[in-house]
Amino acid sequence: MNIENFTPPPTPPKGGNTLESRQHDLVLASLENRSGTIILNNPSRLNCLSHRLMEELMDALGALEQHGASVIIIRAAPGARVWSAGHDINELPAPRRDPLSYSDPLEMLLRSVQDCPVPVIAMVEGSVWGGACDLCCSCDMVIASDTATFAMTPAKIGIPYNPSGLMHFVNHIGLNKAKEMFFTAQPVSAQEAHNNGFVNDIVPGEQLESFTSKRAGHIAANAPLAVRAIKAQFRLLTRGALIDAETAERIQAIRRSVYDSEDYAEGIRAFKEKRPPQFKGK
Ligand code: YXS
Repeated sequence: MNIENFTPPPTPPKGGNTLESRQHDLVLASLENRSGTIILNNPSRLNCLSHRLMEELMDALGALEQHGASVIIIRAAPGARVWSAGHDINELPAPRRDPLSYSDPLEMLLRSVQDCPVPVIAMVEGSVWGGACDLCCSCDMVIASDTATFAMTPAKIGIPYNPSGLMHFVNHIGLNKAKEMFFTAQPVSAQEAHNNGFVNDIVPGEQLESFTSKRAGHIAANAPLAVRAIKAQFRLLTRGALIDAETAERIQAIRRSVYDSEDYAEGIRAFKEKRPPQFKGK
């Protein structure tokens, strides 16, 4: 039964292409009782979202779903101080090239989570930065330890962000709180993130894994076809308001004026030189 944007749970491939054969090193994937887990496994680089880590993460999502996962948890290693430091700044393009265009790895990763046929849970301990916050936003729920923090930092670096990303936050936490996160670029506490709807549950760190596993078990115990159909409907119903062609072009012109700017280059240069940026507004 193949309805557009909806596929029934696959029968796991027999032998041959096992999950283990798909193991990577920047993420570790495992499957138990139809609950998949993906561990971000590059702590020396603060799990920053390099193109390679993002490709491995997308591959692991697909592999787990193909091997029968009914729910997938994305997490860092136990005790992580930084869940993910966001997009690898060293891989951001030079000025005059859109840093967050539709076909860039971060945007493809965010869509792969939103389009994953089964629910994806972000299990968060430590601090979350930039594009990694959008990764959490793209998951179907966020379960965070009481010491987790979330910071949206494009304005701190000189990046204009992008329309679909902005709407992820507006849809999750409302316009004013989304503006506060983006304009201030300051970390938001787990409690504040729970108050504004970004986080589903706050759990003491030592209970985070068992709490998340229990939530995943509740999902995995339900009818997989129904869960998949409900997720597919949520995805289609929350794609946001239509905008006319001229508005889309105007948005792109506004964004281009930023990623063409000297400030964009200065923001990245300052980060690499470990100094505060000197923005000139041009
Ligand atoms: O000096 P080494 O070689 O040891 O490297 C340092 C940092 O340069 C590196 N690192 C990163 N490298 C690439 N991309 C990153 N996002 C990134 N973050 C960190 O990791 C090594 C240890 O970092 P350090 O010394 O700063 O550690 P810390 O414990 O003092 O501070 C941890 C953080 C996470 C508070 C700090 O590293 C930080 O503020 N990182 C940047 C967080 C951020 O703004 N991420 C957004 C990236 S841009 C993005 O996601 C989107 C494009 S957008 O901006 O649009 O949302």
